[in-house]
Amino acid sequence: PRADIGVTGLAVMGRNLARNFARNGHVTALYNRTQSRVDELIEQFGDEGDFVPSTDLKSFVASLKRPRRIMIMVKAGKATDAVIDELVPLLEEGDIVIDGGNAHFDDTRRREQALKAKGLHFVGTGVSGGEEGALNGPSIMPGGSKESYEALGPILESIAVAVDGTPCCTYVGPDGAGHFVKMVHNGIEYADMQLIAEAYELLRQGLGKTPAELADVFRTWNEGDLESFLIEITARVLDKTHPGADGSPVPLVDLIVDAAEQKGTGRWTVQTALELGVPTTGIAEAVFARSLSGSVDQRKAVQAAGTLVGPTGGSLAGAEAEGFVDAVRDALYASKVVAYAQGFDMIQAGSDQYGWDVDKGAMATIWRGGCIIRAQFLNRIKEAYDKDAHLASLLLDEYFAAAVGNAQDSWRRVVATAVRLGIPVPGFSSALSYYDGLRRERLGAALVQGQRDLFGAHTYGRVDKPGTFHTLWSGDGSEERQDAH
Ligand code: 2AM
Repeated sequence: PRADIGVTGLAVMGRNLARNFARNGHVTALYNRTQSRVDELIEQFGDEGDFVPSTDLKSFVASLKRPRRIMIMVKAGKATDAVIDELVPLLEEGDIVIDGGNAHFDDTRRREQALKAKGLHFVGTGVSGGEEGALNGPSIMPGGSKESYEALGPILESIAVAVDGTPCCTYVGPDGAGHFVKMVHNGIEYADMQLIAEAYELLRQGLGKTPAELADVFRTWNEGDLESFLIEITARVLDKTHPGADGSPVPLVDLIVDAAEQKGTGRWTVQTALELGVPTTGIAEAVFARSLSGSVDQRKAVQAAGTLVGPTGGSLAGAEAEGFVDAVRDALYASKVVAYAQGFDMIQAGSDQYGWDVDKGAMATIWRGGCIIRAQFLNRIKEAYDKDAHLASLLLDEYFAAAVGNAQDSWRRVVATAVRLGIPVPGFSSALSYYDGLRRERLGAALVQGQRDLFGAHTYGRVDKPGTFHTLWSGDGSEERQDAH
């Protein structure tokens, strides 16, 4: 046996990862249920590196050096279990099975346990960057045992993209940690995209700017603190035209149906956030905004009825418009900081819940390249956690505190303006509410506690003394201490 790593499941992602391994000097074993995918890969790209193709799973396994490293690249879900079940009887103690699909971290935890019981390593890994990243350098987030990382890490690091000489791949933590972090990455991606869309819509509707003009705005923003892949592609999308019905060029963004779709990782993030009790409002608003946009029939019915009225006066003029572009930029940046702060809180909560000991600064480091949320900004996050790994919130870091502090007047202006114009900004406004919520001493929660105690005897704590208390609401109105003392 001479192969360093094997890839099974050779659709686009698997094929590109296999080519990436081979291009980086790793002897790469290939297997796919349908033989033609193996043949095509060899035919088209066989000269890119040293491939060892197999026609059956047994010889595929036999072609690998031990401990065997086998990457499964099939559609997340039942197919992953089916392939694992076929593979496991052919493996020997210490072999490493890697799932590079977008699995739910609960599934990864279950699979890791099952394989560990058989003396095998199971590595659930996030792979971000799409087809292009898989081929030329993704961001890789591997979970599993530390021992498996010793055997696998160097190979993964060699195919990951590098930023400032550091590969965008590092050990994340045990069992489901890698897929959990990838899930949160995708959730943050949802939030980031929603905020950019809100900025676009505000400038388009509020200032009446054209998509081409806004492409310039985003290109300018891409030269400052907002510099990121998502801002860059926003400018490209806004610049794009296609012939409309009469053949003349129309901005593509005006030809695309205004209903956002989703594949589910954003939803997973929010479901998990709810279970962990972490307020990831930015991600939640982004997922719900996509749902609302996708409620096409309902939107059409409401628009057709014309009964839900909005404010009069739909755009800004004169002094109101003055500096609005810059204000939106500041609001976008501040909201983005909040969304990331929440995402990193969620990583911490998952890490605490499952005992993963995830290094948040290291996650920011491996997200700087390869993945969709790659951005300059992530250097700042890394620096913040380098300075203080136990930061209570990213918003407390000196740089970020100053950034949101300097932005807050613009942020409030933008949210107030959007409200006045009747333009929905769920991302901007909930991020601002979160910021104010974190900052203020009292939030009205004391009243909620009072209500809960009145209707359900749920008790409350007091600011002036320790203990748990209940007021005898339907009795004599006196207060009882409830905890043992
Ligand atoms: P196929 O080419 O034989 O369809 C993406 O669908 C990749 O996952 C493809 O390479 C596909 O193989 C593979 N795949 C999907 N379900 C599978 C299964 N149950 N067993 C093996 N491979 C599977």
